[in-house]
Amino acid sequence: MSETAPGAADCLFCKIIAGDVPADVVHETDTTVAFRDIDPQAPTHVLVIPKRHEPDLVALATADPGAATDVLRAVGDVAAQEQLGEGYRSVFNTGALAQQSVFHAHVHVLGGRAMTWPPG
Ligand code: DGP
Repeated sequence: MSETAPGAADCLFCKIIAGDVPADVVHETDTTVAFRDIDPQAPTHVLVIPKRHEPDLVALATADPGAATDVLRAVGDVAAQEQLGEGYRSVFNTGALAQQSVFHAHVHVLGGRAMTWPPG
């Protein structure tokens, strides 16, 4: 993460990356961190985030395609680590209308129960 990235100063997830806000970290690479969601919506609910501060995954992919790929690879690693081989859902809410509440790119990794479709 760049210390001068726009929006990073007051970003909750940047504070988790820095260790200033505690989190149950389950996976980390040079470019990503994964931790359990504080309000789990499934038996397994992990957030995978890039260390680089960007407001959403598309912005990250535009600014740094390699970092976006790293996030997706970390999703796969977390799914394997959490034994979600039967299936899991990866969600990235983008924008307020889609219920994005933290404007630091993240992927929800949800598993451990049957999912329904369409999503709400
Ligand atoms: P979204 O609504 O897509 O922006 O997802 C943000 C998620 O972040 C939401 O599911 C709840 C989670 N969350 C918010 N604050 C914290 C926190 O302090 N710690 C952890 N572990 N998760 C948080």
